[in-house]
Amino acid sequence: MYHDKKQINKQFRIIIFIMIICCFLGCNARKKDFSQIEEEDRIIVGFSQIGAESAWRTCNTRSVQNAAADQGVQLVYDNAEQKQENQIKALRSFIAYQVDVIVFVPIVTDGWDNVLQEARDAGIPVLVTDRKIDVVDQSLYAGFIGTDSLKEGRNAGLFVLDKFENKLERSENTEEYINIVELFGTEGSSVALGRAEGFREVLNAHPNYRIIYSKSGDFLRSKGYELAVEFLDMYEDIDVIFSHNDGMTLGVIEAMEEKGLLPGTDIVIVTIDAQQAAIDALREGKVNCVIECNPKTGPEIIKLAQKLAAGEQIPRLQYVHEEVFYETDELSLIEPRGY
Ligand code: GZL
Ligand code: ZN
Repeated sequence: MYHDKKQINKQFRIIIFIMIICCFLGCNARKKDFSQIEEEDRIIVGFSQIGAESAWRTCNTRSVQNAAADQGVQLVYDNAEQKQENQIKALRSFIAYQVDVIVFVPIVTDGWDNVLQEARDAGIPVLVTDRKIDVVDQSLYAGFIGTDSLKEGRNAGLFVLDKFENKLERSENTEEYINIVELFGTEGSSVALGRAEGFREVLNAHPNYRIIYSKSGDFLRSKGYELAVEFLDMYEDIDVIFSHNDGMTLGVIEAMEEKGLLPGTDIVIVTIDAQQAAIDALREGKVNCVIECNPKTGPEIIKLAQKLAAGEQIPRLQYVHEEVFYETDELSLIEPRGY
Protein backbone atom coordinates (compact mmCIF):
# COMPACT_ATOMS: atom_id res chain seq x y z
CA MET A 1 0.00 0.00 0.00
CA TYR A 2 2.64 2.31 1.20
CA HIS A 3 4.63 1.38 -1.86
CA ASP A 4 1.64 2.23 -4.08
CA LYS A 5 1.17 5.50 -2.23
CA LYS A 6 4.79 6.37 -2.78
CA GLN A 7 4.37 5.39 -6.44
CA ILE A 8 1.35 7.63 -6.81
CA ASN A 9 3.18 10.44 -5.10
CA LYS A 10 6.09 10.04 -7.47
CA GLN A 11 3.81 9.99 -10.54
CA PHE A 12 1.96 13.01 -9.17
CA ARG A 13 5.24 14.87 -8.70
CA ILE A 14 6.31 13.99 -12.28
CA ILE A 15 3.00 15.26 -13.68
CA ILE A 16 3.30 18.50 -11.68
CA PHE A 17 6.90 18.86 -12.86
CA ILE A 18 5.85 18.34 -16.51
CA MET A 19 3.02 20.85 -16.07
CA ILE A 20 5.43 23.40 -14.62
CA ILE A 21 7.86 22.85 -17.50
CA CYS A 22 5.04 23.16 -20.06
CA CYS A 23 3.77 26.24 -18.38
CA PHE A 24 7.27 27.68 -18.35
CA LEU A 25 7.83 26.77 -22.01
CA GLY A 26 4.36 28.03 -22.81
CA CYS A 27 5.10 31.31 -21.07
CA ASN A 28 8.40 31.42 -22.83
CA ALA A 29 6.70 30.68 -26.11
CA ARG A 30 4.09 33.29 -25.20
CA LYS A 31 6.98 35.55 -24.23
CA LYS A 32 8.61 34.89 -27.64
CA ASP A 33 5.22 35.28 -29.36
CA PHE A 34 4.51 38.32 -27.19
CA SER A 35 7.80 39.92 -28.08
CA GLN A 36 7.22 38.84 -31.67
CA ILE A 37 3.85 40.58 -31.64
CA GLU A 38 5.48 43.49 -29.82
CA GLU A 39 8.21 43.64 -32.52
CA GLU A 40 5.58 44.09 -35.23
CA ASP A 41 3.59 46.53 -33.13
CA ARG A 42 6.60 48.63 -32.18
CA ILE A 43 6.44 51.93 -34.03
CA ILE A 44 9.43 53.05 -36.03
CA VAL A 45 10.40 56.72 -35.80
CA GLY A 46 12.89 58.30 -38.19
CA PHE A 47 14.77 61.02 -36.23
CA SER A 48 16.85 63.52 -38.21
CA GLN A 49 19.08 65.51 -35.85
CA ILE A 50 21.22 68.51 -36.85
CA GLY A 51 24.52 67.27 -35.48
CA ALA A 52 26.51 67.62 -32.25
CA GLU A 53 27.55 71.29 -32.36
CA SER A 54 26.88 72.01 -28.69
CA ALA A 55 26.28 70.44 -25.28
CA TRP A 56 22.65 71.46 -25.75
CA ARG A 57 22.40 69.42 -28.96
CA THR A 58 23.99 66.27 -27.59
CA CYS A 59 21.70 66.45 -24.55
CA ASN A 60 18.70 66.83 -26.85
CA THR A 61 19.76 63.76 -28.85
CA ARG A 62 20.26 61.68 -25.69
CA SER A 63 16.86 62.76 -24.41
CA VAL A 64 15.11 61.51 -27.54
CA GLN A 65 17.10 58.27 -27.70
CA ASN A 66 16.46 57.46 -24.02
CA ALA A 67 12.75 58.25 -24.31
CA ALA A 68 12.42 56.01 -27.38
CA ALA A 69 14.17 53.14 -25.56
CA ASP A 70 11.94 53.63 -22.49
CA GLN A 71 8.83 53.45 -24.67
CA GLY A 72 9.95 50.52 -26.84
CA VAL A 73 9.92 52.77 -29.89
CA GLN A 74 12.37 51.85 -32.63
CA LEU A 75 14.39 54.98 -33.41
CA VAL A 76 16.21 55.31 -36.72
CA TYR A 77 18.65 58.15 -35.87
CA ASP A 78 20.55 60.26 -38.38
CA ASN A 79 23.17 62.92 -37.54
CA ALA A 80 23.24 65.45 -40.41
CA GLU A 81 26.58 66.93 -39.33
CA GLN A 82 25.24 70.50 -39.74
CA LYS A 83 24.22 70.03 -43.39
CA GLN A 84 20.65 70.54 -44.63
CA GLU A 85 21.28 68.32 -47.63
CA ASN A 86 22.15 65.47 -45.27
CA GLN A 87 18.87 66.04 -43.46
CA ILE A 88 16.91 65.91 -46.72
CA LYS A 89 18.71 62.67 -47.64
CA ALA A 90 17.84 61.23 -44.23
CA LEU A 91 14.18 62.19 -44.57
CA ARG A 92 14.10 60.52 -47.99
CA SER A 93 15.61 57.35 -46.56
CA PHE A 94 13.01 57.35 -43.76
CA ILE A 95 10.31 57.59 -46.45
CA ALA A 96 11.85 54.72 -48.42
CA TYR A 97 12.11 52.70 -45.22
CA GLN A 98 8.42 53.52 -44.59
CA VAL A 99 8.87 54.60 -40.98
CA ASP A 100 5.67 55.26 -39.07
CA VAL A 101 6.57 58.84 -38.08
CA ILE A 102 9.29 61.34 -38.98
CA VAL A 103 10.69 63.62 -36.27
CA PHE A 104 13.21 66.26 -37.33
CA VAL A 105 15.06 69.35 -36.20
CA PRO A 106 15.22 71.67 -39.24
CA ILE A 107 18.67 73.25 -39.16
CA VAL A 108 17.27 76.26 -41.07
CA THR A 109 13.72 77.43 -41.68
CA ASP A 110 13.58 77.15 -45.51
CA GLY A 111 13.95 74.40 -48.15
CA TRP A 112 11.71 71.65 -46.77
CA ASP A 113 8.57 71.89 -48.96
CA ASN A 114 9.47 69.20 -51.50
CA VAL A 115 10.69 66.51 -49.13
CA LEU A 116 7.74 67.09 -46.79
CA GLN A 117 5.42 66.74 -49.78
CA GLU A 118 7.07 63.37 -50.47
CA ALA A 119 6.50 62.35 -46.83
CA ARG A 120 2.86 63.35 -47.13
CA ASP A 121 2.48 61.39 -50.40
CA ALA A 122 3.92 58.39 -48.53
CA GLY A 123 1.38 58.91 -45.74
CA ILE A 124 4.06 59.53 -43.08
CA PRO A 125 3.20 62.17 -40.46
CA VAL A 126 5.95 64.66 -39.56
CA LEU A 127 6.71 66.23 -36.17
CA VAL A 128 9.00 69.28 -36.22
CA THR A 129 11.00 69.87 -33.04
CA ASP A 130 13.36 72.45 -31.55
CA ARG A 131 13.62 74.73 -34.58
CA LYS A 132 10.77 75.93 -36.81
CA ILE A 133 10.23 75.69 -40.56
CA ASP A 134 8.72 78.02 -43.14
CA VAL A 135 6.62 76.05 -45.64
CA VAL A 136 3.98 77.29 -48.07
CA ASP A 137 1.53 74.59 -47.04
CA GLN A 138 1.42 74.45 -43.21
CA SER A 139 -0.38 71.10 -43.38
CA LEU A 140 2.87 69.47 -44.54
CA TYR A 141 3.71 68.83 -40.89
CA ALA A 142 1.52 67.78 -37.98
CA GLY A 143 2.91 70.07 -35.29
CA PHE A 144 5.89 71.67 -33.50
CA ILE A 145 7.33 71.17 -30.04
CA GLY A 146 10.31 73.16 -28.85
CA THR A 147 11.71 76.40 -27.61
CA ASP A 148 10.21 79.90 -27.76
CA SER A 149 13.24 81.74 -29.13
CA LEU A 150 11.40 85.07 -29.43
CA LYS A 151 10.72 84.97 -25.68
CA GLU A 152 14.35 84.06 -25.00
CA GLY A 153 15.50 87.10 -26.99
CA ARG A 154 13.02 89.36 -25.20
CA ASN A 155 14.22 88.12 -21.79
CA ALA A 156 17.80 88.91 -22.80
CA GLY A 157 16.77 92.43 -23.81
CA LEU A 158 14.81 92.98 -20.60
CA PHE A 159 17.80 91.92 -18.50
CA VAL A 160 20.11 94.36 -20.33
CA LEU A 161 17.61 97.20 -19.86
CA ASP A 162 17.19 96.43 -16.20
CA LYS A 163 20.93 96.18 -15.69
CA PHE A 164 21.69 99.57 -17.25
CA GLU A 165 18.52 101.57 -16.59
CA ASN A 166 19.07 101.07 -12.88
CA LYS A 167 22.70 102.12 -13.35
CA LEU A 168 21.56 105.19 -15.36
CA GLU A 169 19.08 106.08 -12.62
CA ARG A 170 21.88 105.95 -10.13
CA SER A 171 23.63 108.11 -12.78
CA GLU A 172 26.70 105.90 -12.35
CA ASN A 173 26.65 105.55 -16.09
CA THR A 174 27.87 108.69 -17.81
CA GLU A 175 27.94 107.03 -21.24
CA GLU A 176 25.82 108.31 -24.09
CA TYR A 177 25.41 104.83 -25.62
CA ILE A 178 25.25 101.30 -24.32
CA ASN A 179 27.30 99.42 -26.92
CA ILE A 180 26.19 95.86 -27.59
CA VAL A 181 27.95 93.00 -29.40
CA GLU A 182 25.76 90.12 -30.58
CA LEU A 183 27.02 86.61 -31.33
CA PHE A 184 24.42 85.27 -33.73
CA GLY A 185 23.58 81.55 -33.93
CA THR A 186 23.32 79.56 -37.16
CA GLU A 187 22.32 81.85 -40.06
CA GLY A 188 18.77 81.17 -41.17
CA SER A 189 17.86 79.08 -38.13
CA SER A 190 14.54 79.97 -36.52
CA VAL A 191 16.12 80.10 -33.04
CA ALA A 192 18.81 82.63 -34.00
CA LEU A 193 16.28 84.73 -35.93
CA GLY A 194 13.85 84.59 -33.00
CA ARG A 195 16.44 85.47 -30.37
CA ALA A 196 17.70 88.39 -32.44
CA GLU A 197 14.15 89.64 -33.10
CA GLY A 198 13.03 89.40 -29.47
CA PHE A 199 16.17 91.19 -28.25
CA ARG A 200 15.71 94.04 -30.73
CA GLU A 201 11.97 94.31 -30.01
CA VAL A 202 12.77 95.22 -26.41
CA LEU A 203 15.71 97.55 -27.09
CA ASN A 204 14.35 99.35 -30.16
CA ALA A 205 12.37 101.59 -27.84
CA HIS A 206 15.65 102.74 -26.25
CA PRO A 207 17.82 104.44 -28.90
CA ASN A 208 20.78 104.79 -26.53
CA TYR A 209 21.23 101.00 -26.75
CA ARG A 210 22.97 100.14 -30.00
CA ILE A 211 24.21 96.89 -31.51
CA ILE A 212 27.65 97.81 -32.85
CA TYR A 213 28.64 94.30 -34.02
CA SER A 214 26.64 91.19 -34.92
CA LYS A 215 28.13 88.09 -36.56
CA SER A 216 27.28 84.38 -36.68
CA GLY A 217 29.39 82.05 -34.58
CA ASP A 218 27.17 79.15 -35.74
CA PHE A 219 26.57 78.10 -32.12
CA LEU A 220 30.17 76.86 -31.99
CA ARG A 221 32.60 77.56 -29.12
CA SER A 222 35.54 77.80 -31.55
CA LYS A 223 33.81 80.47 -33.63
CA GLY A 224 32.71 82.34 -30.52
CA TYR A 225 36.40 82.56 -29.57
CA GLU A 226 37.44 83.74 -33.07
CA LEU A 227 34.75 86.45 -33.17
CA ALA A 228 35.70 87.66 -29.68
CA VAL A 229 39.35 88.04 -30.70
CA GLU A 230 38.09 90.15 -33.62
CA PHE A 231 35.59 92.42 -31.84
CA LEU A 232 37.79 92.93 -28.76
CA ASP A 233 40.43 94.29 -31.13
CA MET A 234 37.89 96.41 -33.04
CA TYR A 235 36.14 98.16 -30.15
CA GLU A 236 37.37 99.99 -27.06
CA ASP A 237 33.98 100.39 -25.44
CA ILE A 238 31.79 97.31 -25.38
CA ASP A 239 29.23 97.29 -22.60
CA VAL A 240 27.25 94.13 -23.33
CA ILE A 241 27.76 90.83 -25.14
CA PHE A 242 24.52 89.06 -26.10
CA SER A 243 25.42 85.50 -27.15
CA HIS A 244 22.83 83.19 -28.74
CA ASN A 245 24.26 80.14 -26.98
CA ASP A 246 26.55 79.12 -24.12
CA GLY A 247 28.95 77.31 -26.45
CA MET A 248 29.92 80.58 -28.14
CA THR A 249 29.94 82.37 -24.77
CA LEU A 250 32.56 79.96 -23.42
CA GLY A 251 34.75 80.90 -26.40
CA VAL A 252 34.23 84.60 -25.62
CA ILE A 253 35.18 84.13 -21.96
CA GLU A 254 38.39 82.38 -23.01
CA ALA A 255 39.32 85.20 -25.42
CA MET A 256 38.53 87.93 -22.85
CA GLU A 257 40.60 86.28 -20.14
CA GLU A 258 43.51 85.90 -22.55
CA LYS A 259 43.39 89.70 -22.95
CA GLY A 260 43.26 90.24 -19.18
CA LEU A 261 39.61 91.34 -19.30
CA LEU A 262 37.06 90.34 -16.65
CA PRO A 263 34.00 88.75 -18.28
CA GLY A 264 30.82 89.70 -16.39
CA THR A 265 32.57 92.72 -14.86
CA ASP A 266 34.32 94.64 -17.66
CA ILE A 267 31.59 93.56 -20.07
CA VAL A 268 28.09 92.36 -19.15
CA ILE A 269 27.34 88.95 -20.72
CA VAL A 270 23.91 87.46 -21.43
CA THR A 271 23.82 83.91 -22.76
CA ILE A 272 21.23 81.30 -23.74
CA ASP A 273 20.93 77.52 -23.16
CA ALA A 274 21.83 77.13 -19.43
CA GLN A 275 24.26 74.25 -19.81
CA GLN A 276 26.18 73.46 -16.61
CA ALA A 277 29.29 75.39 -17.69
CA ALA A 278 27.20 78.56 -18.06
CA ILE A 279 25.63 78.14 -14.62
CA ASP A 280 29.13 77.65 -13.22
CA ALA A 281 30.23 80.87 -14.98
CA LEU A 282 27.18 82.65 -13.51
CA ARG A 283 28.24 81.50 -10.04
CA GLU A 284 31.79 82.76 -10.73
CA GLY A 285 30.45 86.15 -11.89
CA LYS A 286 31.77 85.59 -15.44
CA VAL A 287 28.30 85.93 -16.97
CA ASN A 288 25.39 87.98 -15.62
CA CYS A 289 22.28 86.28 -16.98
CA VAL A 290 21.67 82.74 -18.30
CA ILE A 291 18.45 82.10 -20.21
CA GLU A 292 17.35 78.48 -20.23
CA CYS A 293 16.58 76.70 -23.49
CA ASN A 294 15.30 73.25 -22.56
CA PRO A 295 16.92 70.31 -24.48
CA LYS A 296 15.20 67.56 -22.49
CA THR A 297 12.20 67.22 -24.80
CA GLY A 298 12.62 63.50 -25.59
CA PRO A 299 9.70 62.14 -23.52
CA GLU A 300 7.26 64.70 -24.98
CA ILE A 301 8.54 64.11 -28.51
CA ILE A 302 8.12 60.34 -28.28
CA LYS A 303 4.65 60.73 -26.75
CA LEU A 304 3.61 62.93 -29.69
CA ALA A 305 5.16 60.49 -32.16
CA GLN A 306 3.17 57.62 -30.60
CA LYS A 307 -0.03 59.68 -30.99
CA LEU A 308 0.76 60.37 -34.64
CA ALA A 309 1.51 56.68 -35.24
CA ALA A 310 -1.92 55.91 -33.76
CA GLY A 311 -3.51 58.36 -36.21
CA GLU A 312 -4.33 60.88 -33.48
CA GLN A 313 -4.13 64.69 -33.75
CA ILE A 314 -1.42 66.61 -31.85
CA PRO A 315 -1.15 70.31 -30.88
CA ARG A 316 0.15 72.50 -33.76
CA LEU A 317 2.42 74.45 -31.43
CA GLN A 318 3.83 73.33 -28.07
CA TYR A 319 6.50 75.33 -26.18
CA VAL A 320 8.56 73.70 -23.44
CA HIS A 321 9.03 75.16 -19.96
CA GLU A 322 12.06 77.46 -19.66
CA GLU A 323 13.52 79.60 -16.85
CA VAL A 324 15.87 82.59 -16.63
CA PHE A 325 18.78 82.55 -14.17
CA TYR A 326 19.96 85.97 -12.94
CA GLU A 327 23.20 86.87 -11.16
CA THR A 328 21.08 88.11 -8.25
CA ASP A 329 19.35 84.73 -7.76
CA GLU A 330 20.16 82.29 -4.97
CA LEU A 331 22.43 80.34 -7.35
CA SER A 332 23.11 77.45 -4.97
CA LEU A 333 19.50 76.34 -5.51
CA ILE A 334 19.99 75.59 -9.22
CA GLU A 335 19.82 71.81 -9.83
CA PRO A 336 22.70 70.13 -11.74
CA ARG A 337 21.91 70.68 -15.42
CA GLY A 338 22.93 67.31 -16.84
CA TYR A 339 24.47 68.88 -19.98
C1 GZL B 1 17.96 75.98 -29.49
C2 GZL B 1 18.89 75.10 -30.29
C3 GZL B 1 20.24 75.76 -30.37
C4 GZL B 1 20.92 75.92 -29.01
C5 GZL B 1 22.34 75.69 -29.38
O1 GZL B 1 16.65 75.50 -29.49
O2 GZL B 1 18.41 74.89 -31.60
O3 GZL B 1 21.08 74.92 -31.15
O4 GZL B 1 20.70 77.16 -28.42
C6 GZL B 1 22.20 74.54 -30.33
O5 GZL B 1 23.20 75.40 -28.32
O6 GZL B 1 23.35 74.34 -31.05
ZN1 ZN C 1 30.08 101.91 -22.92
